[in-house]
Amino acid sequence: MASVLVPTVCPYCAAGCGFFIAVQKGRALGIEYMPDHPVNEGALCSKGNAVLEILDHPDRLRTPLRRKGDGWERISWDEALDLIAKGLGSALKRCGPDSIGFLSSSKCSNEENYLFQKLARSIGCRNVDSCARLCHAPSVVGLNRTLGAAGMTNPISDIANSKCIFIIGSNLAENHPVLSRWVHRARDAGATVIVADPRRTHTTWMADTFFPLKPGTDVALLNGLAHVIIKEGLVNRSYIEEHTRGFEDLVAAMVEYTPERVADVTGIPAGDIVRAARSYAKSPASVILYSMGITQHTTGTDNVQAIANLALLCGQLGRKGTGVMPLRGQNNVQGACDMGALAEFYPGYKKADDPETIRLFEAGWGIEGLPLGKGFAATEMIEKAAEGRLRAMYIMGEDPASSEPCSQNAQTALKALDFLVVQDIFMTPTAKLADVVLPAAVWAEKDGSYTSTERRVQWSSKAIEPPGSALSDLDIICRVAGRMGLDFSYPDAESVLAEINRLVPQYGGITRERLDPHGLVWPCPDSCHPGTPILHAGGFKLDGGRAAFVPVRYRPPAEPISSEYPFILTTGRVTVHHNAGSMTRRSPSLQKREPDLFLEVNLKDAQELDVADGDEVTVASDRGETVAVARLTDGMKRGVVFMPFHFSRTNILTSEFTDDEARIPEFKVSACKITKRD
Ligand SMILES: Nc1nc2c(c(=O)[nH]1)N[C@H]1C(S)=C(S)[C@@H](COP(=O)(O)OP(=O)(O)OC[C@H]3O[C@@H](n4cnc5c(=O)[nH]c(N)nc54)[C@H](O)[C@@H]3O)O[C@H]1N2
Ligand SMILES: Nc1nc2c(c(=O)[nH]1)N[C@H]1C(S)=C(S)[C@@H](COP(=O)(O)OP(=O)(O)OC[C@H]3O[C@@H](n4cnc5c(=O)[nH]c(N)nc54)[C@H](O)[C@@H]3O)O[C@H]1N2
Ligand code: SF4
Ligand SMILES: [Mo]
Repeated sequence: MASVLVPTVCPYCAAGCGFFIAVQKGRALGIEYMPDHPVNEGALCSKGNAVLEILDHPDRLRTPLRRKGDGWERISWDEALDLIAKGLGSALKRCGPDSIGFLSSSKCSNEENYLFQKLARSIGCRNVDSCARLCHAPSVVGLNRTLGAAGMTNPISDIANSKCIFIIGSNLAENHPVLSRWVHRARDAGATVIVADPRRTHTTWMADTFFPLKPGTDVALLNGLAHVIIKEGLVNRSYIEEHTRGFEDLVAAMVEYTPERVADVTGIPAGDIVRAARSYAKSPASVILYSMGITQHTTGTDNVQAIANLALLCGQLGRKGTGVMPLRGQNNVQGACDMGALAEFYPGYKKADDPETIRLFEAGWGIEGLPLGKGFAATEMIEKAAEGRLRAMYIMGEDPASSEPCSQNAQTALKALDFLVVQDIFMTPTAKLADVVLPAAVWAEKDGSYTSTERRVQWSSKAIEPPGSALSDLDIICRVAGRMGLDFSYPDAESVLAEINRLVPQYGGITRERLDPHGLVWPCPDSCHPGTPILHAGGFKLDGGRAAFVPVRYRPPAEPISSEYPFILTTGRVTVHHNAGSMTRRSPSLQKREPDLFLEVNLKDAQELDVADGDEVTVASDRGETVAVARLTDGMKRGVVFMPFHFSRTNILTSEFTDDEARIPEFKVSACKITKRD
């Protein structure tokens, strides 16, 4: 019997690579490549190639479970739904809607995120958020304020048209591997590549110029570049006059960021800063790519605004090969934000504290009494749970017990809840703290649309059945809503997308029929619109059609090093694992390549600590300690150490300081000490 090829989208990162799952007799037999896909052109990275390994993994959750003593009891869906209605209902009755928190999932589809936030808000609860908080919340705040839209401005393939590529705080060769192919293509055509990162990474191998800056000094570097560009008269005057406001304020604020002063702060030689500024400003098409090295700081929003200032100064926006590219992380984090799984926005970035938004959705949903105002962000939900102000939580496809900073505090907070329901595909550290665990279908087992980092909305089709009695997240949300007395009668994902088409203007024309074969790029307001690959080509959606310069000042990271904690710990990713690791650590071919937690240490620092490659070390911070295997390298800056966060033990160490506005934690700078274990 021949196999059927089902088109799908990779569930790991936001590059949005397409491929086919070959299905025979209801089983996923293998992957077939999709050479005509506009982003990956058939290529997949190691995670994409291994993705089927998790489908019928023995650890998959197969039935709803309830906590019983120290163990678990299998229960029916009916019993599970009763427990949830009772758990959430009693918090609602006793303490009101603000006592419940909903964490939505950037792993789930647009339709699922849309319904999840609709469920939260329909019961009067403002507190709905997602892992975007830990990721690109500063881009949402900073780019909305400066450029009027938070999305990546240009498509991935357009990177090939760039002549100067400035990569800052992104290790895309490991974390968006398929995207880095487009950088190579630009280089082959003569583009200059500049990379700013405290570590030498796979991405820095692509660089013509590498800036090994001190962690958390990006505002100084970016302001230094702006200083040189202004001083040398390299600004794009006509662009500034026609499209921006606030230029004079920026000029005044940049005076003090001389290359010499910036060199002192960042550790980058002044001459290199001058040369990079000239390359970026003079090239006919320059693009800035950035990611977590920029956002995961107490100055995350400032960093993003400093990037926007630079692009506006040189008019490097709105054309081919230019742009500001905040590389999104999870497969559907862009979509989760678009669908309103954010504490400050209803779907379509309608402000939660605007009464007009409430009127719009009350009319659209046929419901009265929707909550006005911002809810608690993901990080605040944990704080409020610890304080006893949050009494119950519903967590779908997130693992805050591993991914939140100072994870032991997060775990204590989750344990303090009266009721916790977790919906996942595996028994994660978060699920282990729940009262009820619900088994969800994973991407290949359900239909739905997903929005990649370039705002491309793609349809992924159901290829196989979920294991046991697992159900799609969409189905589960509808059942929970029904049990809570709401009318969520959506027969399928298509019917939810039809409602999204009506209520989310950017998705107005993104109908199911139009998504084959490779999707559409939002904004796409109506069914005749072709989509909008390049933003800001015709000006900005801000007052008077002008973008805003927002000058920012350099501030050091929140937690300084000290004699007790003399090293800066920065955390991040490796290519074969994904986030808290629930999926990739169960993927044998990936786990084999990177089996345990390691700490990258500079060779000379290691010598002073008397640590050899492969030694076990204890890494301790003010919060706690963990054990890792030392990996010596000359690619780390002295005084800085790196640890991936895929093994659920890294966030024991990380600092809980957050950016005031975006409320993102400073995952990239914590003070720590290292001791060799006997
Ligand atoms: N393989 C893999 N791919 C992934 C993921 C994964 O877990 N594994 N996760 C996905 C998700 S959710 C996300 S958000 C993206 C994240 O993708 P990236 O942002 O590329 O990931 P990180 O490794 O967290 O950090 C990026 C780089 O920032 C650098 N950095 C640290 N501090 C600073 C600083 O102060 N300034 C500058 N300029 N750089 C700094 C780090 O050394 C690192 O090389 O990846 C997505 N793709
Ligand atoms: N120290 C440190 N901590 C960090 C970061 C860092 O760089 N350093 N990065 C932060 C960032 S950028 C992010 S995005 C967060 C990620 O934080 P989380 O989102 O909490 O981490 P994930 O491991 O991606 O969790 C996703 C969960 O969804 C489940 N899942 C997969 N598919 C489905 C599905 O279809 N349905 C359901 N219901 N569940 C599904 C997976 O099994 C997994 O448990 O971590 C943050 N934490
Ligand atoms: S680059 Fe991202 S989307 Fe593409 S195959 Fe790898 S993990 Fe999947
Ligand atoms: Mo992320």
